[in-house]
Amino acid sequence: MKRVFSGVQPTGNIHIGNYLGALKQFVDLQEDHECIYCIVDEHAITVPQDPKELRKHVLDVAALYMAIGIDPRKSIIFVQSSVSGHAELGWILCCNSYTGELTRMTQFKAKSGGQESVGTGLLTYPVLMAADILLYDTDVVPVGNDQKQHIELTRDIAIRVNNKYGETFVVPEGRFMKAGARVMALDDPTSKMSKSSPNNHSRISLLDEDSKIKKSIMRATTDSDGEIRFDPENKPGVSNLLSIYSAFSGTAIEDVEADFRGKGYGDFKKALVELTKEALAPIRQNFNEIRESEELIRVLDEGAEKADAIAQKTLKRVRDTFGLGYR
Ligand code: ATP
Ligand code: LTN
Repeated sequence: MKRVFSGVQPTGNIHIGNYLGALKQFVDLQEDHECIYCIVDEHAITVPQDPKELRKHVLDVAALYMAIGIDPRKSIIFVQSSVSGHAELGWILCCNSYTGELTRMTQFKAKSGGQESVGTGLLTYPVLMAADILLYDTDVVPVGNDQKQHIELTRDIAIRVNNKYGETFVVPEGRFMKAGARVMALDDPTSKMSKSSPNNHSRISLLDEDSKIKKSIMRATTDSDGEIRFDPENKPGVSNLLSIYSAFSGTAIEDVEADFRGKGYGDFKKALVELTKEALAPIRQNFNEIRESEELIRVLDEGAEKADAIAQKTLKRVRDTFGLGYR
C-alpha cells in the first residue's frame, strides 16, 4: 500500500479552500492507502502565536480531521511537535538545502515582503515541510496548488541526498484536486481564499453557521455580463463559484454550466448556498461532539506513538547515511 502524508497548520479558520483543496482528499485516500495526517504546530510558530490559542487550535484541527471523516482506526492522526524527529530531520535537511532555493519560494516572498526583520523560520519553513514528508517514506502528498513549489523542493532535496550519499529517501509526489485545488477569495477572486484575510466574508469557514454561509456567498464578487460560464481569466468570480459548486457536488464544471444555462447569478448563488449548507452541517455537528470528547486526546497520543515508531526507523537510516552518532 502506498503511504500518504499531509499536514494542516493549526492557525484557526479552516476554510472551504483548505477542505476542497486538501482535506477532502485525505478522507478518500484512507480507503486504499496508509495515511498519516499531521497537525503542524511547529510550522505555525514561524510567525508569532498566542500560546493558549495555539493549543486550542491544535485540538480544533484534530477534531475537524475526525469530523470530516478521517477515521483514527484507518489513519494516523498526530501533532508534529510530539514527534521530535521532525525537528531533527529538519536540521539535517537544512544542511542539504541552499539559501538561494529558499529565498526563491513564492510563499517566502509573500510572507516576508514588507517586514523589517524576517524570521529565519519563515525561510526554512519548506525544509521542515520536506522533513515532515521524508520522515515517513511518503509516496503521495495531497495538498492545494499553493504547495506545489514546496513539494518540488522536497523532491529536489530527496534526490540531491540520494545522489550524493546513496539511496536514503523515498521521492514523493504531490496530489492535487481537479476542482478545488485553488479556491479563490469570495470578495477578491484574484487572490486565494486564506485564513488570514481581515474580511470574514472572503472565506467560508468549515464551522460557519448557515446564515453566515448565505451572506458570504450572496455577496461574493461576480461580474456584470450575467452569464454562468467557466472562464477564470475574464470571469474569475463566477468561475470560482463554479469550481466550488463542482467540488462540493462532484459534478463536472461543464455539467454545472449546462444545469444553470439561462439562469441568473441569484439562482446559481442560492443553489450554491444550499449545497454548501448541506455539506458543512454534518461536519459542524460531528465537530462539536468530538471536540468535547475524551477520545480526542487518546487518538492524538496513540497517533504520536505510531508516527514516532515509523520516524525512528527513518532517522536510524538517515543518521547512518550522514555518519551521525558513533555506532
Ligand atoms: P491559508 O493560506 O489559508 O492560511 P495555508 O496554506 O497557509 O492556508 P494550511 O492550513 O497549512 O495553511 O493549509 C492546509 C492545506 O490547505 C494545504 O494543503 C493548502 O495547500 C490547502 N489550501 C490552503 N488554501 C487553499 C485554497 N485557497 N484553495 C485550495 N487549497 C488551499
Ligand atoms: N505548508 C503546508 C502545511 C504542511 C504540509 C506539510 C503539507 C506542513 N508540512 C507536509 C503537506 C505535507 C501548508 O499548507 N501551508
